[in-house]
Amino acid sequence: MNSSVNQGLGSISIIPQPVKVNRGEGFFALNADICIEVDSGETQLKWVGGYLSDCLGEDTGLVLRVGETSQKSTANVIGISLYETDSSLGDEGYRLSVTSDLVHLSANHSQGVFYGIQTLRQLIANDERGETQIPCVEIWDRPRFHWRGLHLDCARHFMTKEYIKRLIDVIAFHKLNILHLHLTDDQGWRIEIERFPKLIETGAWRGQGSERYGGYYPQDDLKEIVAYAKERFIDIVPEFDVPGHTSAAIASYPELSCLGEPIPVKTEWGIFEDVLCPGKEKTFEFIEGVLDEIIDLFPFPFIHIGGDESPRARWEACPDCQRRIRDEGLNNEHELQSYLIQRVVRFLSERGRRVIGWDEILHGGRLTQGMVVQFWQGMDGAAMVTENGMDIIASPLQFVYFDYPQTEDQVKTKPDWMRLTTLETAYAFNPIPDGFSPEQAKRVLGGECALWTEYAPYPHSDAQLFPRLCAFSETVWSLENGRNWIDFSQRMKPLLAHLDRMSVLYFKE
Ligand code: TNX
Repeated sequence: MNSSVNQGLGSISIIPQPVKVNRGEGFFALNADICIEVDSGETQLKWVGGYLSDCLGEDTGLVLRVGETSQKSTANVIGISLYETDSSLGDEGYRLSVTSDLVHLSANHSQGVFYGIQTLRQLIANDERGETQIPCVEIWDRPRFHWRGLHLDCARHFMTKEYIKRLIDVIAFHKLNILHLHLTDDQGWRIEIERFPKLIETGAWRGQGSERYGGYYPQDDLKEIVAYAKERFIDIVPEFDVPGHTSAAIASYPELSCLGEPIPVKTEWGIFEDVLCPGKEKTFEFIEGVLDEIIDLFPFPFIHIGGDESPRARWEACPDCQRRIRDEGLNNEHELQSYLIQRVVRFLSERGRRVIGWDEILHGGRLTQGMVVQFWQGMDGAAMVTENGMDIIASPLQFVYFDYPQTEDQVKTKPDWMRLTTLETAYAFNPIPDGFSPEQAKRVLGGECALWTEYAPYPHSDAQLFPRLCAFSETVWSLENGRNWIDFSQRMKPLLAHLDRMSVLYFKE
């Protein structure tokens, strides 16, 4: 029997905490005679049935048959069905019922069933004779937010396709549904763009000779990642960061900058002055060419265009930028940033996409309807943005920047601008800022935790992410009044066994 199965017999310990849990009497015995019955030939649901069997195989060592039934069995079955007509469950909710005879998982959509499976996995326990059991229980559950994301910087340090797929499995286990990939930055360009081949020939690598370091995702790998994530009900948000954080692009195509001079892909961290030149049309041809291919690769309607930390010094001295400012009647370089962002937003909107940008896209004063603002420097400004009818995603660095140190000891080893962010700090996150009206709260799509990787190449990435991501999952899934730190800490213990089984190298005190 797999030793990582929850040993806390009978106790109900689930992360993220479900909305309603009613413990019944007794147990359902899970053994090799049990059959998984899928009550529909629908392809996605059939896949989910097979996925449940695979998960139970990995979690317990048991190999369960998957069958389709027209006639519902009354015993020895884990039944999966979509006949639930409970509109209060929405698209992502599920109902899980365990009696001593039967396990039944139902939802309006396969996605709900998928989340019910994650809950079921956490209920499984061994009794003192080593037999695998599931406590009798009734669970009714649905998420608080639709946007439950992880932002992963795979630009500062390249993360392999295999690592990303493993991460997808782990975040799906926590019922997250968004993986935001930061694919371009000063220290590396990670996405193959056929129209601009130098981006991966030059931009994907930094350093010289034996120090040369980097990597990129061929388009086929990205398609594979997107499909793998989609099966697990995770959408990928690609980020192409403009106009700043673009040294790797400029190293590949120097004509995109104001000076037009060659620069290296950066080997150090920071905010750099060479950024894309909005004075030149060539820059827009580049951005649009890259976005055309991004649109083809990533079907999710949202695309992230960064917009953060872009210095204006080069623009101030650039004749092309100054001409653009005059021709467009702009007042200054901040409005020039707005001009660039608005052109990109228009391009993407015309192609049916919604644009997300970091909170600096608000600089320059022009708000573009339909845009989503991702707040990272705190939530200041979020009230104004939501009042203007724009949607937001909450990623305030005070709570969800998991590149930050998690203990006092680690604080000493990290750059001094990084704040202490303990597991408890992460757990205290609330995507809805204090003082928001119910109307404003509706504009909060949800939250994303962020792993920037300057100081977190694999396997440190695992130790930075976990267990804080477990706490984060509860802040975006569970009801606000259903959360309790002490209770969460208790529930963390059995969850760690699951992380061990998934080979997650989480941080241990
Ligand atoms: C700020 S958050 C950045 C990143 C850094 C991160 C380090 C944001 C939009 N920009 O470029 O990696 O801080 O914590």
